[in-house]
Amino acid sequence: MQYNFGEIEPKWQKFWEDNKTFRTDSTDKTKPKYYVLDMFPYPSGAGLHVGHVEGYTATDILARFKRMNGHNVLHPMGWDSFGLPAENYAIKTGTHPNVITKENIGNFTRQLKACGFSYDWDREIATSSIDYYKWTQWIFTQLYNKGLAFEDEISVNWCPELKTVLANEEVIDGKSEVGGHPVVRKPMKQWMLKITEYADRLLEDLDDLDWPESLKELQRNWIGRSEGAQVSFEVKGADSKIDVFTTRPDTLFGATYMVLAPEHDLVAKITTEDQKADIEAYIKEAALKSDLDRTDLNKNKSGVFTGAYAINPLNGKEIPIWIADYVLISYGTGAIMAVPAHDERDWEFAKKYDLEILPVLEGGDVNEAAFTGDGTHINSDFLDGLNKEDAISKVIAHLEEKNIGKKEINYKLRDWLFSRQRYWGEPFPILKFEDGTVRCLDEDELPVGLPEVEKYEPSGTGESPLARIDDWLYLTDPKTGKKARRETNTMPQWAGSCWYYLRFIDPKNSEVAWDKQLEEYWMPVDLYVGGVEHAVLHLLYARFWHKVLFDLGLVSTKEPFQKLFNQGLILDEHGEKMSKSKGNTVNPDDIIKEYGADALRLYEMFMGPLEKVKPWQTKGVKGVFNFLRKSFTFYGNPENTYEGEEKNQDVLKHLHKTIKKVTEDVENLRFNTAISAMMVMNNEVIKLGQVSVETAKAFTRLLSPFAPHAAEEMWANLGETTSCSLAPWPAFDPELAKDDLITMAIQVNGKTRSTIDVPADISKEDFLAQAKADEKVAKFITGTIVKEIYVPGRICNIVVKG
Ligand code: ANZ
Repeated sequence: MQYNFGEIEPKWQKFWEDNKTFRTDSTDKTKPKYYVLDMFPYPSGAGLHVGHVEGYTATDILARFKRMNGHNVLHPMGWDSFGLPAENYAIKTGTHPNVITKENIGNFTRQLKACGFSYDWDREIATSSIDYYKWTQWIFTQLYNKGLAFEDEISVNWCPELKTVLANEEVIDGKSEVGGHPVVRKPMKQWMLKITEYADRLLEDLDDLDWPESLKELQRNWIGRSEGAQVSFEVKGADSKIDVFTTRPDTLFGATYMVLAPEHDLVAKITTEDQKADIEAYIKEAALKSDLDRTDLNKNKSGVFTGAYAINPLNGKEIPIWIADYVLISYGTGAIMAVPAHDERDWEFAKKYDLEILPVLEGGDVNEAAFTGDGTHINSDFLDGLNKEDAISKVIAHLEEKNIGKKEINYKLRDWLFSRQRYWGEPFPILKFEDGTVRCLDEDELPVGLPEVEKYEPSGTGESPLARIDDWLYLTDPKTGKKARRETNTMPQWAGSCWYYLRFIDPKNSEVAWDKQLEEYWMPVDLYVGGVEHAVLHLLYARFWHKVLFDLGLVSTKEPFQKLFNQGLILDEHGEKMSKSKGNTVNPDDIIKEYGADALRLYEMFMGPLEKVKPWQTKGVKGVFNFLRKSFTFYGNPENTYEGEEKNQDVLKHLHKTIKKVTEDVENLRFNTAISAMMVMNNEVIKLGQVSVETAKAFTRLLSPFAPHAAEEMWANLGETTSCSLAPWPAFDPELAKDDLITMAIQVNGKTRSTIDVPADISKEDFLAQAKADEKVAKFITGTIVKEIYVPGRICNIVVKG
């Protein structure tokens, strides 16, 4: 008997497609639901890579497992199809992004189908299709009407050469990461979303999510909540006040100078004549640097004295006011009180410019380094003798009483810059009138379609290519009769992926974005799997939109993704990151051609724990291929089976143990150990030459979520006429699945006091706990235990003294 995967796989893929085997029936509410979601791909020209296959196989196993366990499963797939690469390709080749996107989607679809993933393809969506982005625009109108979308003049990283705004992460040493072109800070009017209004809830609600702790921590750090105080300083001889945000108001007596961000409003006002030239030169220099560069702890600090002095509100001491680029305009108040004795950045700065370093907490030598620990306060008047925590409460109470400061909470999280000067994205549903007013369109005016353009290049004036299409751009607003110009920015790629999981619930609805009852049935997503690269932005943005929708009564859960799992990166054979430019990627097509999709799926799950980073090894594919071929030719061959129930007790025990192990492992996403359990069973069973049909069918069903094509063929060979993918999951008999017991003697001080029966693979902790609880042993443990000797399966001796 041959394992002819090249024939079997396309045959069953066609069967599933023709029979709509994986169509989800949304009306069947008799079954418990299970919504298992992949992070949908950007359909790039490179096609599917093995990293996609890893996560998608994991969710597919869960989807198939839950179906076989009687769940109504929602397992959809779609395309995150707006974005820059398609647009850049369009610029280069003059092909419309729509055409390229369609082609790429075609190729991705072919590849995903060749992997045998059990998606309900009737639910396919693409964020760039007008039926979809109509509703993305509609959600924007909801945000707008709730006051959460607004235009603001903000300082952005503008690259004149690339003719676009860049994210902070894309600017290095004042140059664009791509091409190394100069980048300048420049104020530009941009659309913003008020995600900061949700900072607290985005933080608090993390606690209830079943997400990796490390990922929650990344989100917490990104949100960056700091508790502290705002304190007001008077400027000497001027009618101005400088507000600072500090997490250490207890160190106020140690503030020996102040620093304003170079962009701070007060700089021009307070700078003295003789310092003006230096200050202006420094401001120009600072404008060339990105925030990331400015706050880099390893970089040399620099600054310039303004010539002005501030007055410490607690003791009236006069301290110099400097500007320095290590203070950012965008955080807190854009100004700080500097305490060089207890802050590293301030210490470095003070050393460089020879400013006073006055310790106000005991501990450490502030001539050598800043002391950032806790200690007793000194040189601090009414705070002397207190520790950090007490001094903070006391000083805040004092500041509040005297009206010179107050308790304050600050967030690192900034409002979300939501506009891009690009073509291939969702147009904003916004009209702008000559008098400067703005109207957000109503639902009945949507969608605003993306017009075809001849040229995709950004205009260079900071406007998107849409600004060149006059007949799209200008109109007489039918609702007000006023002359209007459309907003020419488009939304960022994140927009479409902020709510796609909701559209999957009801993808064809042309009346509403999703049906409320269906939403109530399906949400939240029970399992979401994807790469850790989306740990912050996508997951934070989607959570934000979801919470807004929740507040509007449009969704029924506070959070969209109850359980989340990050698959680990797959590296190349030498442990390096795979990339197209290095030419070390593995194309799933090639592996499928040589070993089949089932072997590819099995291999990727067998490489190691799902969350771990793992190197690819083509040798390993051969290994699992052999396992698969052996399983197929043995269980799938009626000649190796006899009718009826299993008679061999050993085989029966192996089987039930394997069912138990695979069931538990799949539920916990431990696919590598589930597969090895099946391998172990095979090693013991296949050599016997024959098993019952029942045993063969049970094994086939265990294999089915992992290697669904082979399992279907085996199932049919064993005489079944329905799809194995929908067969009930095998149950195990707990008695038969029990671990084998061994008898162990327990000694106290070298004398055997009792014997107990325990599972052969019991852990040391569990064994000792049971041993000490044994009555016959317990009465000899009269003193303290000084030693516990435990050799698994052999000896246990508890040494007691006293
Ligand atoms: C005085 C002080 C003394 C500070 C001390 C720290 C230690 P996080 O925790 O990140 O919120 N800071 C405030 N605004 C800033 C800005 N716009 N740019 C750069 N630094 C700024 O940090 C808050 C602390 O960072 C604040 O507390 C302030 O320095 C500084 F022993 O004030 B601190």
